[in-house]
Amino acid sequence: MKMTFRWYGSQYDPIPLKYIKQIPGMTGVMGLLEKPAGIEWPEDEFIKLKEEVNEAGLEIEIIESVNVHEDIKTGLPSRDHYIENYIKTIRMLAKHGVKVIVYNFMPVFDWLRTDLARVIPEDGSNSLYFNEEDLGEMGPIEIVERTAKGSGSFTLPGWEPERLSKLEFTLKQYEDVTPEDLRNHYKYFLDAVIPVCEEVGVKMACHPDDPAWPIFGLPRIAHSQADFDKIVKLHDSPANTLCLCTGSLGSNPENNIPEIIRHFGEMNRISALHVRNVKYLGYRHFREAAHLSAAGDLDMYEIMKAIFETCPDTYVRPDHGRMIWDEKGRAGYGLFDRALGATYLNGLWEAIDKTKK
Ligand code: DNO
Repeated sequence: MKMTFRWYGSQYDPIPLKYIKQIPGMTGVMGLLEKPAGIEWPEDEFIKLKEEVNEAGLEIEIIESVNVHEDIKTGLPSRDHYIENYIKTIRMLAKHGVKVIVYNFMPVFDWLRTDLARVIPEDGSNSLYFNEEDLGEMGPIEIVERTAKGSGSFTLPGWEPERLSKLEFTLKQYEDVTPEDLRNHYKYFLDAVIPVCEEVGVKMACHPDDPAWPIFGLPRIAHSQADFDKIVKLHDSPANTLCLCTGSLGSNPENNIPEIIRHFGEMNRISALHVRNVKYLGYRHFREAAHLSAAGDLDMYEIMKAIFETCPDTYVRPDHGRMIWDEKGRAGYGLFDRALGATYLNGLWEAIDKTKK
């Protein structure tokens, strides 16, 4: 396992790299460039990012959020142009030592919450929160406006301004797209990019739908073990893998996370993990919790054990943290609670490792 930390680059992330380096056991960042979906990532900007990260004593072998353009997901003729750009980005990243690219195939939205800073009554911290009932009243445009307002001055992953400015148009594009169509468009994309990944030694890692069910009537095809069984077969290759996000899949209590990790770990199809905990509050109603098992409803020991036993050579990062100790920052991506999370996950790992010996 390589423990990493999502980092947005010095221009956008208030957390200095040296703080990340000071978290025990941290090997690198899951980095990204904040770019609109569909463009070819500029090599000079990536080189600058990599140099900065390496100078801080950290690695950048895994990249997140190389976003897939909506025209690819909706299967428009213009998709070929965007796929070409995607391939150029894969080649460029591979050239600079990147081994894994995390992306998602969710229509329109990346992740969705109804509150970015819900106070946790027990301790006064706050975390991301979702209640399906609130969505009923709000509708997509309203929720986006509310999320943008709640995010302070930060861009949230998957909620980039370029994407949101076209929201109404994009929602319309999906009116006739069925889950089966979306899967076909996904196959078209994978058929084009996976052979390139095989050639250059990169793995594509698909992030699950978050939350793990369809929203706003949009087709969603990546939120259960059965869904991912289909995805890995769409283009059957060791380069077609998952970024298993325990909190995204875990938002639905029907998903047994340790079991899903074992299933795909044994197939050698997990190349990255986002590890966090969720507290269930009712039907399609949850908040994000501290990483500690007792703070939520996921069993982090069983999760780390499943990783240890079936896919120990993956990149892991603590996922969304609560806002604690009066930290001000990007919702879910503050320093303190994620650092606690990383330390706790490393502790579990050490205990599992020593027990085995
Ligand atoms: C959210 C992140 C996601 C993830 C993307 C990958 O907090 O985990 O935005 O990076 O879905 O494309």
